[in-house]
Amino acid sequence: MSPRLTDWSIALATVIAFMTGVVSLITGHPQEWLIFVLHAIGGFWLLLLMWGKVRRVWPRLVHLLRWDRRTIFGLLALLLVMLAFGSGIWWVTGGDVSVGGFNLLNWHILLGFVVTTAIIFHTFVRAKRLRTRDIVGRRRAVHFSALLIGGVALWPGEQFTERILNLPGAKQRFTGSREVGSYSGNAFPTSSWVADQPRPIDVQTWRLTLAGAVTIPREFFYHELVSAGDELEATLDCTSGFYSTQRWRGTRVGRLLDQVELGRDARYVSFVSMTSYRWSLPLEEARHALLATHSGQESLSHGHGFPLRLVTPDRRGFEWVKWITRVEVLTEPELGQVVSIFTSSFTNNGRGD
Ligand SMILES: Nc1nc2c(c(=O)[nH]1)N[C@H]1C(S)=C(S)[C@@H](COP(=O)(O)O)O[C@H]1N2
Ligand SMILES: [Mo]
Repeated sequence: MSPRLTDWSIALATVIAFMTGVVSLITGHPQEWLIFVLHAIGGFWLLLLMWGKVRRVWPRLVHLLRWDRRTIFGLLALLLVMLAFGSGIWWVTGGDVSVGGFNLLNWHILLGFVVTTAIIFHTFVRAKRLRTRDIVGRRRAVHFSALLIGGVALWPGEQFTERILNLPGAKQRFTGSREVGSYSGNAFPTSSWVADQPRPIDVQTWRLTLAGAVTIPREFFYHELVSAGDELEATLDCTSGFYSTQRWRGTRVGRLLDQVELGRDARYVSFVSMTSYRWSLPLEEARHALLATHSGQESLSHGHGFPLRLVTPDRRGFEWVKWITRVEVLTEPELGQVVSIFTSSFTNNGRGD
């Protein structure tokens, strides 16, 4: 391929891998598995393109005397891409190592951000315009398609190898997450999106407030929410790479909403934590979600959100709000929630003061 076509393809593959990567972190519905496949294909394509690029600059690399600052940066970039790719592929095939307290998936995410920033920056500073003669021609088209098809074909290849060799990766969910402590009550990992760690809540004084677009707001006692006894089996799938299925118990959100009169324009239901962390669901979906007080036979531990947490099937773990104190009916989507999950840990309650 022409150097410019290679370089622009690298930029494109990076953008594809980056965007699908970001979306994959917040995707929890099995029907959206294609996002994860596209992410893998983007990565494989990038790898093949890099190989072409390295071959082109190889003569310059082997002559130490011809090195300059750009060579160093180039090598650094190559190393970063390899590490980003390596950590990703190692994770999905079942690699279970932790470096500096972070697992391979965490490193993959971090490196993905760094590589993308570097490549975008490099593209803006140094990219040369793509001319017609860089693209046209049968040989160009053949080479370009071969690399792209290669990238696409490596995905089923990897899946197949995983199964044949029975690698641990074959047991992962479509999100890449691994099972930990299913059906174990509270004996599965606790996790926070940033670092929420409120003080334990006293249910004697705790009340759940149901407010917003309702005619008359209401408060509920802990024991009222327990006694409803609604059950829901669902899988919590955290972006950090574990999942856990439990039989949750508590009160269906629909049952709760039925106790008040909703405003005619009610569209969403927002679940607000005592740390101010919050997330919302469309009204119909929210009705089927559960406000859980129990996991299996055990009442929720503090770490898992006692006294009340949201259980919302096919949504990623970060949406399963813990330590809920307020349910608010909304008439329109609320974008502030996206900020809230990053800032809640810096509030007094979020820090546990
Ligand atoms: N209030 C609050 N709720 C939260 C979080 C948080 O940081 N604060 N983290 C979320 C994330 S990222 C996940 S994966 C799940 C983890 O639930 P667990 O600790 O019960 O495993 O809780 C979610 N609910
Ligand atoms: Mo998470």
